[in-house]
Amino acid sequence: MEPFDLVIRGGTVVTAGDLYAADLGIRCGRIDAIGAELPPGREELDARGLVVLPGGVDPHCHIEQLSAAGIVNADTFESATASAALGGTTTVISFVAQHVGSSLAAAAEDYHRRAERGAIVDYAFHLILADPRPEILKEELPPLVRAGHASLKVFLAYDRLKIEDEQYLDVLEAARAHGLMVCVHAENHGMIRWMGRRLVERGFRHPRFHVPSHPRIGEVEGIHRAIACAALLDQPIMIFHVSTAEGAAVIHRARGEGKKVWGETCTQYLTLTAAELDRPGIEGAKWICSPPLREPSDQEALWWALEVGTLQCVSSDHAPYRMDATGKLAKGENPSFEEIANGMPGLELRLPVLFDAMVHGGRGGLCRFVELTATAPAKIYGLHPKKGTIAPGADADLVLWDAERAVTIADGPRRDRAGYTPYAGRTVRGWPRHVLLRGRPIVRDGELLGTPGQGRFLPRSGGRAAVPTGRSEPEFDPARNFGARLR
Ligand code: DUC
Ligand code: ZN
Ligand code: ZN
Repeated sequence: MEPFDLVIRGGTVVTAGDLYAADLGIRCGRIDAIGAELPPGREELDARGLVVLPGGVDPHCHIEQLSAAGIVNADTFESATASAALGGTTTVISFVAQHVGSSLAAAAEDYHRRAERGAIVDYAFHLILADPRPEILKEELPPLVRAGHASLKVFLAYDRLKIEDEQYLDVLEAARAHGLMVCVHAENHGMIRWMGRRLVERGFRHPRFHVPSHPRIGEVEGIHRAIACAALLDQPIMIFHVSTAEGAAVIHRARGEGKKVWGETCTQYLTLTAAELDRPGIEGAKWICSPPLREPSDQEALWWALEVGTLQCVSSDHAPYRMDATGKLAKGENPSFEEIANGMPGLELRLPVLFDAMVHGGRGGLCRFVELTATAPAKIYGLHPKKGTIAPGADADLVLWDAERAVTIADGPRRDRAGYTPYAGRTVRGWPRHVLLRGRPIVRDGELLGTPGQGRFLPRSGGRAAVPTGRSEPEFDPARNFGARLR
């Protein structure tokens, strides 16, 4: 037998279900063997004292995306995926953003071209439908599904993005026909606009007023409506970026009733609060995202919702805008909160911040960390078992992680192009040392080795996603629920 291309020796292997000492033998970019004292490989990587994790799967990040307001976010595929790699994330799902009046197919071609050129890690896309007119759903969507796109995103709020209920039902119907997942930005548009207008009229322009301009009940209403419409068509949906205790409760109840709804929250809703926005001057703009940061009590509820399986994954919702005229300050030096681009960077620090909270902070431990940040998103979006786990046959996307290394996150620019991080000043314990993509090192000793164009598109087939329902419940049966009954 030919020697392994690479043996990772002496580490502690961690999956969503297990933790054990083992060597990993890698051939042709895949995990070929897991065992004690594997024979020598052509190359060897010493993992003694390290934990070996599947590379992170970030299922929600905005990369090189043109917003509906006409601002391109600060990252290219190269800079965003460099930051992903440095943080231990080896798969990203970003967006193809269709705009009103434009073609979805043309947008897909454009994003493919840019990702192919720049990506350092592997990638897939959610297709944003801002204008789901009949020819888009009937003529443009089917070839995109055949080309390997398996998830859509719609907005129930925001000018030039939001779709009405009737359009949403059209999207759900199309998704059902093709076996796609539909991800939903679920907030009440009218409440946000109405509250925003009144606050600004009364002179409340500071970034901190972004928070009351997005009423909690607006998230509840949006999630409730998103689920009700999906239930009408028996179509699976994913509620993106849940921020409130009440929002999570709506999902909890719906899942208890057997509705096909899944939920995501993000690093920032678990580890930052609305207090961050309350800073002198315009500084708080760095923490403006939608939905907004909430309260410590919401954090408790979200951790609980993750624990019991009401929410299944934690993404970054990476949406970087610089604190200058290209980004957050595009409307001038002293904008009202309504004029500030929404979003914050988070691709690189998602895993270190969550590792610290979950493993050292007692919020679920190592296996659960792997499940929420890699395995569950890979399953939900049809990337598993190629991605999101350590098993024979899986891609050798691996992170050799130093569980004890303490890092104080510096203020100032990181590898992405936002120019700041919302986590500056915090000390986290646990940091990636080496990162492999399909068996090749893309980070060694914290140094980026990966090159643009190394990342590959991950085609997915609609209707095949094995969707976990949470710890205490049986596995969702894709053949029964996602396929046959929906056709
Ligand atoms: N909210 C989103 O829904 N997307 C991008 C950034 C943000 O804050
Ligand atoms: Zn969103
Ligand atoms: Zn988003």
